[in-house]
Amino acid sequence: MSGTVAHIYPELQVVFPGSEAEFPLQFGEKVEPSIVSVLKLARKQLYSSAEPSLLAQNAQVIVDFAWEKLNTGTWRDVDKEWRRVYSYGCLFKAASLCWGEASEAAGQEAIRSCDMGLLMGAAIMDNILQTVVGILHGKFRKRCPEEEDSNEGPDMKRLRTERAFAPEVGAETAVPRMQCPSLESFGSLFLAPRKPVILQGVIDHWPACKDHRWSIDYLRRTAGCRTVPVELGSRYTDEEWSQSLITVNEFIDRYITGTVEGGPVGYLAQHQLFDQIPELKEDIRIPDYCCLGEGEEDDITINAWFGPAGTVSPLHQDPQQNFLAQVVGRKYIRLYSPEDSEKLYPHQSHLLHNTSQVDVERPDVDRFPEFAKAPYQECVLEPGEVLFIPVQHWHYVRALDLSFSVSFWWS
Ligand SMILES: O=C(O)CCC(=O)C(=O)O
Repeated sequence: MSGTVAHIYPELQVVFPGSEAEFPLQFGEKVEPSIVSVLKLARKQLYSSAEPSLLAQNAQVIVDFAWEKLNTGTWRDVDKEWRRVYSYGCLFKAASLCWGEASEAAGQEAIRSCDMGLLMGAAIMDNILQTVVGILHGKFRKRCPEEEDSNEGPDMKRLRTERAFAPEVGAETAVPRMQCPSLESFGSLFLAPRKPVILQGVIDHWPACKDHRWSIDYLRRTAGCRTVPVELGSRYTDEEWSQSLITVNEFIDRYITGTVEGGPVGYLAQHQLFDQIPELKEDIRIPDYCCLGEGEEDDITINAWFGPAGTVSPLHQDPQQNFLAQVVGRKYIRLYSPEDSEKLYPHQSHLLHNTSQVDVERPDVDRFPEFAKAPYQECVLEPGEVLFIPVQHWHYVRALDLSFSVSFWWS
């Protein structure tokens, strides 16, 4: 398979501007002239019949130089111009890899380069990286090496039997359920008084729940070769918690199908997934109830939460209303009102002030004596259900099965 080649370059050329003169390269003064010269040289090489290895070399210089800038100081302070430079480097690199007859490995590396640009860079040339990665993915998708090796038989058998312990939910603490309430009812009964509710029957029409039913196999096919950020570690409050950039296939192999009890935990929890992989965004719909908010639809943040049974999001609160839609598997969720924040012992540090120090299902009663006095609601969120988490409501989440949820943060 590694010897397979694809003549993909002509398809990429169609999306590049027709000539070198039309290819934009404008940067603010923060970007040193020496790197602008390398960018111009790379552009020239893109349009000449020069050796692709020269373009590859210059692309790597640009990528490495911009990477240094991206990793100096805090992310917030990184100048956007350097993120644009990085995107150009990734674009040139992808082009050099696809020159002539592109091998399977080169195709995969080109996809990774585009993804790195999409994740760490800033949009350039009408988001050309998104277009390029779409073309590359269409060509190389069926030949993702991990995908070919993947055999859902034994994996799925093990996954199906792996169901974590679900706490019993009593009638007095249960979050109420409602079948498709009208906008008015939802607004007056739950949104205005800020009361949690589980909505049923509102995502049944999503392709993710029907024709494009999300499964390991579907995710491998749709996004397997794509590089995405994942969280590693049981929970983000742990010391050893970290983040990594790996392909969806690697994530599935290591943390979903390869998970052994008590083994390493990985969580694909991020807000960029649906922008990065539009095919997955087409499988979901923004709930109609979001129109009751004051914000625009474009302001809604859509997050993906994909991980094995046992993934935990510690008790925390967010500054927006939330619809947490459960597409695959079940989740145990505990909710506390913001009025009881003091009994929840938020961390002192600015970074974690919205996160409780208490391990909800195994609280240290000596350190956190007030915690037991805080009233709560709870539920086991089933596939096809949507939990409304009112703004600032504290929520603790543990996946009971292999799980894929989508949350919508809206105001
Ligand atoms: O599902 C999870 O693990 C966490 C969800 C969450 O915290 C959110 O949507 O804000």
